[in-house]
Amino acid sequence: QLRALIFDVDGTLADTERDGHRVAFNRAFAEAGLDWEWSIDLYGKLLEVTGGKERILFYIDTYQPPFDPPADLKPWIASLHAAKTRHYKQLLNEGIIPLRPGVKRLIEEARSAGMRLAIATTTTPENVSTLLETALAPDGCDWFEVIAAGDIVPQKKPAPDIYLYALEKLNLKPEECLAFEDSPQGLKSSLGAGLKTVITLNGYTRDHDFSNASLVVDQLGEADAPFQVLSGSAGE
Ligand code: XBP
Ligand code: MG
Repeated sequence: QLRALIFDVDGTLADTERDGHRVAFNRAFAEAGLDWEWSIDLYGKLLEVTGGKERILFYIDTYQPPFDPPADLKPWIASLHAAKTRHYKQLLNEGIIPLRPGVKRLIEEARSAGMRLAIATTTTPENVSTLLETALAPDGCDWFEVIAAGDIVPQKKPAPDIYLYALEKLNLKPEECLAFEDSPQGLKSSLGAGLKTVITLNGYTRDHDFSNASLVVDQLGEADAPFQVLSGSAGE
């Protein structure tokens, strides 16, 4: 029996990456006097690495050869990333990033049906609470029994750790839950934790292989714009 829905955040609840996280990274870089500029295309490649701090490190290692990194690289990245979080929250507070179609309706319907709700994400906890408060409801955080986010587990997605953590906190078995994801890294993580997973595609993830998902849709849909099933079956 299905008892809980577990949601990814970035790309699943809202299209936060291109106009949110990416812009916030660029603002933090500019503020730090760095001439790094993550284009929409480049950011698509950088999304391969989950976690903002991990993504900055990957960029330095892979795309930024002329950069002479400071000796204490980790704290340097952490403070650059803290500035990015400040810019990101500011963008959310401006209200420019709405929830994706069908997200609010599904969450409200699940809540009134007595379904338990949880979050399993790579992003920083305060990013999640700001998004839920600004885009879902002022008390949106309280709608979720478990908000598993960021650095609380040692290994970020695609490792299954964050989903395993959420399952443990919910005290449920994977077969009692359904995960919602948008990315190959997220799907690997949820499947690794034994969860059936629904994929909602977005601009950055639509060309990836999601053949292991239970259901792939283009969005969660509204009455005036129903979702399209791309593979899988809703009855499975
Ligand atoms: C989301 C991420 C995050 C965000 C940035 O992945 O990869 O890194 O882009 O968040 P998922 P932070 O949707 O699979 O959880 O900068 O706060 O880490
Ligand atoms: Mg995601």
